[in-house]
Amino acid sequence: NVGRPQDPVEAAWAIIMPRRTVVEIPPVAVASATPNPGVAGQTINFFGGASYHPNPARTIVKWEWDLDHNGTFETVGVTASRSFPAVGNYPVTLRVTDDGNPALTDTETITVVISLPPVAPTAEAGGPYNFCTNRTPWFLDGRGSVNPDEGRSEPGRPPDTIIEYSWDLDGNGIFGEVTGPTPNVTAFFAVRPDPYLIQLKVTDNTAASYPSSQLPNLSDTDTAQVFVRNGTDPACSCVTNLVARPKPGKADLTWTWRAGAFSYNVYRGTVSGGPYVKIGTATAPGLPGTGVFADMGPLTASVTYYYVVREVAINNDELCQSNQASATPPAR
Ligand SMILES: [Ca+2]
Ligand SMILES: [Ca+2]
Ligand SMILES: [Ca+2]
Repeated sequence: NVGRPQDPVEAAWAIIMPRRTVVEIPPVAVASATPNPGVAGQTINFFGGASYHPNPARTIVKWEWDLDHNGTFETVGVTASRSFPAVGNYPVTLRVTDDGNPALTDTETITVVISLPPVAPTAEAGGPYNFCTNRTPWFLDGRGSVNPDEGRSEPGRPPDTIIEYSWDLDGNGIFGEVTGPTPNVTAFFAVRPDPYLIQLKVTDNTAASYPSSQLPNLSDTDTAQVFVRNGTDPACSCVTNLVARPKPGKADLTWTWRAGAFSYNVYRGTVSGGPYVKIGTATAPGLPGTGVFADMGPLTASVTYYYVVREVAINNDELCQSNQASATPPAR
């Protein structure tokens, strides 16, 4: 419209247009359920910790769930759980809220499927994994995988169970580099210092336990990230002073609680270097600046137990692993 008198409507529009439009990016809600599918009456666990914020200056500060699909978010937390009484499809919605002003939200709705057996297992690949070059060996952990109809079968048939854990470590879609629920992968990743996406495939024995279904063995896959970190990386040196003090039947753990740390998961094993089993979580320092955890066992006298603690972020990601401490409880 050069050379023309400006249209009055256009002129008014130019005045009310903001000079600069700031578009705030909302967070992204990511919800999952384990197991899904499930069976009636079984506890279904919900996880919102994979939600993320595309804006690095913002963070998610609230996770809320509408577990009964009535439009109100009655359950607060990164994790939630409930069971469903009958076969059917049940929508469950996660809402995440960030720390912006005004706060921005996002929701994701997933559908939980409650079925009659036979039901496929749900794979849980664990992670994200932080493998530190100063702390070996390194294990993957698929023990969170669930077979909803575990132990069930048609009359006279073998009970259904997970018969194979198979891992694809190099991202080529071909499984079997390592097998089993907690494979040692130190040798594989020691020569691959890059972030990796790995996959776990779990398979049950439906063909034998439910032959009249004419289904094959049922499988599921899940993905996890692997980071190989130099020993000098902050993720590899968070706790270096974990100490375990044995007592008859138990052990007391202490370590330096990093200022600002959200919580620590506590792990125990009976083989030096692992794999370990999670035995609890410390959500606050037991003493000023000190993490304290009492492993009440009961622990067996003269057996050596090995411990590590892992710092955990608010979204449940484990950030790092401590030094290993050990304790050999005496007889009473
Ligand atoms: Ca609700
Ligand atoms: Ca099954
Ligand atoms: Ca492969």
